[in-house]
This record gives sequence, structure tokens and C-alpha cells, in this order.
Amino acid sequence: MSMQIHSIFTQAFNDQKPGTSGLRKKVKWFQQPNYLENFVQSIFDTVAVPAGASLTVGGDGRYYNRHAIQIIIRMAAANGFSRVIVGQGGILSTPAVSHIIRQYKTFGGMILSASHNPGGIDGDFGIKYNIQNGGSAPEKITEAVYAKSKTITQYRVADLTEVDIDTIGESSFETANGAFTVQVIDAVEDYANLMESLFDFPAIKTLLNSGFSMKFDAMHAVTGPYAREIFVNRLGAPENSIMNCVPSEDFAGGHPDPNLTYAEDLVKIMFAGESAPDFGAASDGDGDRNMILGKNFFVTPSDSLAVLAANATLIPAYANGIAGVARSMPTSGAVDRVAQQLNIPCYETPTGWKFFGNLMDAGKVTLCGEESFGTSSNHVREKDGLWAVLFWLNILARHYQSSGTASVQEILMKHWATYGRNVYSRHDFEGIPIEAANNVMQHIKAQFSSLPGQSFGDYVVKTCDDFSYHDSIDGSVSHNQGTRILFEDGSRIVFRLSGTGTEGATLRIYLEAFEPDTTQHHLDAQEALAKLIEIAGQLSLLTEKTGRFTPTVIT
Ligand code: VG1
Ligand code: CO
Repeated sequence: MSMQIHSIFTQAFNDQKPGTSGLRKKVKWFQQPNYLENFVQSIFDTVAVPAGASLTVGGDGRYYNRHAIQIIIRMAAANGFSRVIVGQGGILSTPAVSHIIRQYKTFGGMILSASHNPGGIDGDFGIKYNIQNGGSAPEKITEAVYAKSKTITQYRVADLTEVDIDTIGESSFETANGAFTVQVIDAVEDYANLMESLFDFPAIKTLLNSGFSMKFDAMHAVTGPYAREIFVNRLGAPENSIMNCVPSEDFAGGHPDPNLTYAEDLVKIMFAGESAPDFGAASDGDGDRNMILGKNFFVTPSDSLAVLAANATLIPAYANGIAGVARSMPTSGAVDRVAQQLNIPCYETPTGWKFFGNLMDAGKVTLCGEESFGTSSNHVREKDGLWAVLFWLNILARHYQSSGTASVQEILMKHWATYGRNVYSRHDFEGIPIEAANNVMQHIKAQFSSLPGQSFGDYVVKTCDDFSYHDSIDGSVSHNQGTRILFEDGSRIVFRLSGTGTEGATLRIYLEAFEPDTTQHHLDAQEALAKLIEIAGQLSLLTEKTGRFTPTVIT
């Protein structure tokens, strides 16, 4: 008997506007009747599913992941898809989804994740739609989905019972439109093969067997099984070189955000003095972020991007050079200096990975990065945490081959000596009342006309503006992407409100100064940026308007 398809009447919600990366809300909010269904139907209606299309579905394993996948399968069956490809147990990291969409040529994919936001029943849930190129849907689509979600009156669902998503293999069903198949694939294998095709695994293996020690922290999130397969099974690293590698529905109560504050366990290990491992790394909830650490040493993500670009030809996949690079506006200009020296273009885009997709599709850029611990290349259309870790290991392996030593800190010091150092830090103030945060932003903007020419100690304001981006490929324009105060000497302060939080507002302050003098390169960033930090407080009246003195997170 073929399964029935039902149209269910529903009432629209008015708050389904996707943020920087998909729709994110508290789990309890998502649990409202029809909330998820409305959003999924709005996506299907917007993208006009061709008959017989297939869809990739997977998530980071957080609470509600399995439930959401069952709903999406039933709705995909009712909306013209003939196949859904799902990672075993509902698990797929964000870069793995991107790869699966591309490898299996599916019409697009759904990622169930709120990324670095905490999980569990009291935590966050999220859903994001990726298009055929494997990348996050561009604003044109997310805005149309939002518009649709405000007027939706019904959604379509097939009366399928729960589908087994834990056993690798296929289950097929008959519908009025023909056969519908759910294909459960190994969540790790395709992605691990892709990594092996890009990097020099034998060289990394030699490094890891040479006494060089590493520690990877999956933060109880999705990269655990990937890290085990890649580092332990394929690269021969000892079992104790990976930690927190079993994905948990609430990330063991933690905050799966790989930075100096939330990746506390790893940071302690890596800053333990001489006994610290040579290399440390962590990834976030959905596996698209990375933090890179050396022995007692932290690499800012902006510097990491610059180092990857400068050393790309050491990697088999990029041995012939890179076409260009792109960074989000708040990311430091360190990579710009490398691009200049390599004589390749460097693009500046708004925050959010979706802005890189067009540039990669057009072959304009090979590597991209964001200051928020995101780096990747055109091997997928998402940022990719483990890819960045392997890139670093491959660079270190090549250093070991040629000089017998491999040190993260040494690579950075040499890089700064060559290019100068873009001293950089980001200060996040989380959970501010929305009105107070808006007040701060308005107060800064109100000074736009009077600031140019004003001096703050040695710093003279050159210009200030709200960043707008003109996409040179599709002609689209995105306004209000962050408020910039640019100084005569090239330093800058950027203020921006987060688009991924679910509680109050998060205000981000990005600080950058350029230091060409090698004798100053050892300085702590907070020390070197002290004056700019003071100016940021003065310009924003942050403490006066929010009652906050210190940032929640400093990176
Ligand atoms: C943050 C980061 C941004 C990143 C986004 C999604 O956005 O700043 O660079 O692309 O998270 O990352 P916002 O709007 O909160 O600043 V993830 O790892 O959540 O997919
Ligand atoms: Co993420």
C-alpha cells in the first residue's frame, strides 16, 4: 500500500528569520506544534523542489536532532523528493553535509545544529538549508524563506512511521509520486576520504610517530567520530591524543565553542609549561570551527588564515598555488598582506560563510576565513574545522621533514617577521538586553559625522561607516554589516551585533592594530591593544549603557 500524503493546516509564526547561519532558537521554542514543520515547508516552497530530487540531512547530534530528522524525512517524502541521504544516527558535521551534497549531487541539504551554542533540552536548536553547491543558502533565498514563513497556511507530510536511521543501508517506500528511499550512510567515511585526498597523510603519520605530541578536543560534539577515524585510525596517533570524542546531546553540559574561554580543559593542557603537547586543536558543536594552539601558544584565527595562505603550496591539494583569498570584514588584514605578496586577489565580505560561496563557485578564491575560528577552502562550501587542523599538521610535517623540528610558535614568529603582525582581539559581551545593545550601536553611529579628524592620544580617526558589501558575482548588496572606525595608521575598531545568539543581544568589538617592529611581536595582544580598547569604551559608552565592565569572552 502506498503511503498517504496529507496537507496540514497551520498558523504562521512571525519570528522565523534566519540569522548569520540559519534559524536558531531555544529547543523549547522549536518544540511548539508546527514550528519546525512551518519552517521546513517554507524552505521547500521557496526552492521549488524538482521531481525526483534527493536531499542530504544530518546534524551535530544535539537534543532534538533525531526528532527533527524524522519530521524532515516525512516532509521530504511529501514534497517531491525521491531520496533522502542521512548520516548514520542522524550525525553529519557541517562540512561533511557540504561534501555529501556535492559528492552525491543532491538538490541541497538540511543541517540540524545551533553550532557553538549550548545544547540539551534547555539549550539551543537550529536548522539551516544548504543549496546544490554545498553552501549555505544566500540571503536572496533566506529572505524569501522568511517571507514565506510569515504567510504559510499549510504544510505537507507523508504518513510514514519512524524510519530507521541507525542501520547503514536503504529503506524504500511507495508514494503516489513513485518510490521514496531513505539511504543511511556512514557519517565519517566519505569525509575522511576527502581529507586523505587533500593532505599528505604519510608525512603527517611520520610526524606523529616522531615524538611530536598532539591533543584534539571534540568538546563532546560532532567531530568526535571524525577525529577518531582520521587521527587515530588513519594517522596512527595514540588514543590519548583525542579527548571528549563521544558526541553528547547536551555536549556534557558544556559550551561547544572552541575559544580560550570555553575550551578550558584543552587550554589548561596546552598551557601547562614544558609538559604541554606540541600541538592542540578544538572544534565546535557542528565541526566547522577550529582553534589552533601550540605549546603554550595561541594562534588567532586571523593569523591562522594568513599562515595557511602563505604555506598553501606545501599541501598536495594546493601545490599549484591558490587563486585568491577572502575574509570577513572583521577578520584582520593579516591575510591581505600574504595575498599582496603572492599577487593574488583578496576579497572582504560580510560576516557569515554564505558570502564566500559565489566567489568560490566562480573560481576567484581558494581559501577563506573568519576571525570567529572559521577557515576552509573550495573543497567544500562550508568552513571546516578538521580540515584546518590537518592543514596545520601538514605544514608542521613538512617543517619536520626539512628541518627536524616542528613548532607552531616558531612558524608564527617567522610569519610575523616576514609580514609584520596584525595584532588582533575580539571582545564579546553576551546576553545584553537588546535595547541597551541597540542604544550602544546608535550612540556610535550618531558620532559618524563628528569623528573623522578627532584624536585619541596617538590615534586619529580617518573615517567611519557601516560596512556594505556588493557581491561582484551576482550583483546583490548587503547593508549594515558592522560599524567601522578606521584610524589614520591603519588600526581599526569594529562594532557588530551577533546574528546567532538566542538570548538578548551579543555585542562584538573587534580590535586591530598593525605592528611592523619585530621586537614588539612577543607582546600579549591585550597589552598591545590597551589604548584601542580604551577608545572603544569611550566611543561606545558601553559600560554606561549596559552596566558591563568586562567582556564575557576575549579572543
Ligand atoms: C558568528 C561568527 C561568524 C560565523 C557565525 C556562524 O556569527 O561571528 O563569523 O560565521 O557565527 O558560525 P555572529 O553573527 O554571532 O557574529 V557557526 O560555527 O555558528 O556555524
Ligand atoms: Co559551527
